[in-house]
Amino acid sequence: MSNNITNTRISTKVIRPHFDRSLLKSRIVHLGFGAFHRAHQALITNEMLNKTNSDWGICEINLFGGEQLIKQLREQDHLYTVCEKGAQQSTVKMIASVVESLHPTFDGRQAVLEKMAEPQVAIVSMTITEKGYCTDPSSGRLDKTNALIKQDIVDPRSPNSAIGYIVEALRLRRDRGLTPFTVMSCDNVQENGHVARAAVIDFAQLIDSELAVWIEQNVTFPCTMVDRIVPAATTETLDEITRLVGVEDPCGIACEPFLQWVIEDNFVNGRPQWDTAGAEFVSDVVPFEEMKLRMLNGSHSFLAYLGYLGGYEHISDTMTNQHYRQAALDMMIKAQAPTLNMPQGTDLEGYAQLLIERFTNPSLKHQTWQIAMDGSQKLPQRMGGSLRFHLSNGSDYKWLALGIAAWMRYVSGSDEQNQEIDVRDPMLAQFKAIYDEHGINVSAVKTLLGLEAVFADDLIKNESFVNQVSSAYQKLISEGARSAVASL
Ligand code: NAI
Ligand code: CS2
Repeated sequence: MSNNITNTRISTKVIRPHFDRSLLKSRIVHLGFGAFHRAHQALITNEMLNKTNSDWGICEINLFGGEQLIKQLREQDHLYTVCEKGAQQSTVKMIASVVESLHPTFDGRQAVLEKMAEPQVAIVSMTITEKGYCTDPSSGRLDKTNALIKQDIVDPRSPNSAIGYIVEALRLRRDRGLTPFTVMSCDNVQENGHVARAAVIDFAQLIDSELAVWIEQNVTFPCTMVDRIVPAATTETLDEITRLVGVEDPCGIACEPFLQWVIEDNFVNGRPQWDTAGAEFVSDVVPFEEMKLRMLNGSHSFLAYLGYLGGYEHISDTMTNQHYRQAALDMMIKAQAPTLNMPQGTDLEGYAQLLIERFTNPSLKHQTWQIAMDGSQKLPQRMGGSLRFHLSNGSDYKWLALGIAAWMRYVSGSDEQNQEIDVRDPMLAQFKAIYDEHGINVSAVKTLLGLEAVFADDLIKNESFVNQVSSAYQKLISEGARSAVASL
């Protein structure tokens, strides 16, 4: 698309931006130019710029991987397209809110740090995946044994982790007498702002206690609830984008039409009027985050493990099986919704029905394998809180028990036809060691439950929980996933 962006070959159906791009400055530095950010924050910023003609541009940074994507983005003047795919029709939008990009691999760490320390930068936002926070998933505190953190403690001026970059950039700003920036997490992490804050301050305390105090007093970390299903790009989606746009766009991304962004209004150095483009600013995001993480992401993980084991490649494929469809709805309504404490008038039934409709969208090829990734980081926040609720209330949580058992079965690395599963998870080595010892046998359950980073002490010691997960696991190995879901 590079030289073609103003090219007449671009389809007239592509919705183009109509703001003055020359006004934009990198006032937002974003860590994590992945699939999601392209179709969410960058797109909402684009729509906001259409309405406000302000100067809130974005500088994109990938700290890990994505080198090629950054190079391609530069080649096309940081313009790219987003294809919103409904069940019946698609809409393509050209995004022009990004003005710059950097990658430490070819620009160097110092260039990244200097960008973050530029005076006009007001917000550093992140979509760095759950593991990017380098925290212990069950406690949400910095994991001091994390390999990246260990390196950054030794040499904090030359960081590797996102947390190390943020702390060093804040140090530079403090020492130069500049205003701090807001740190805004847009990851699927429960209380993502609080987790980001804990990680940053825990790390700062390890290297410079005065800096930790300065950060505590001067930096804000708003929580956000982010929602839009954005599967990883495939050759098929990129070909479709080429057809719709009229020229190739290697940075193009496809997603569902639905979009939601709820943001805690707590910015230390100004913020864009994202509410002009559909975002909501509220004083307390936590209930909305919890609702989304438990109802959407919790059932997503349930469908991902049971779907993969049952031979379904995509979430929409699982929705063609009535048992899976019903189980996902029951998971939302019976296992997750009762655990929530929502503002009056929140329609959780309606929310669940809408989620089932979104999961059914046949145009969206969202792989069960993709969602199954990094389960050790995801399950505590998607299922842990709800499990604790049911255990203390004595209510039924069989959907959660089967979901956890399916994750355990999945991380064995071997599917129901004895084919290898490409398991991606920071705790893979631990899973391998456990399965080397036990094989696919119910005896693996107790050892897996001993992984404290995932389950924490209270769950491990709960006999009812251990028994329910063990019998769900046994059912999975003797009858298979489809039958286990049907008998729910
Ligand atoms: P992706 O795989 O396309 O991109 C991952 C991004 O994370 C890359 O930019 C990479 O550089 C960065 N990253 C990976 N490991 C890192 C680390 N250790 N430290 C710093 N940066 C790291 O994934 P995608 O789809 O963009 O999702 C990213 C995150 O966005 C998810 O983990 C989730 O928390 C959030 N999200 C994703 C949604 C989706 O449907 N894709 C929807 C809602 C939230
Ligand atoms: C998914 C999410 O990959 C996953 O774990 O559950 O990325 C999901 O698609 C989004 O949170 C939807 O907003």
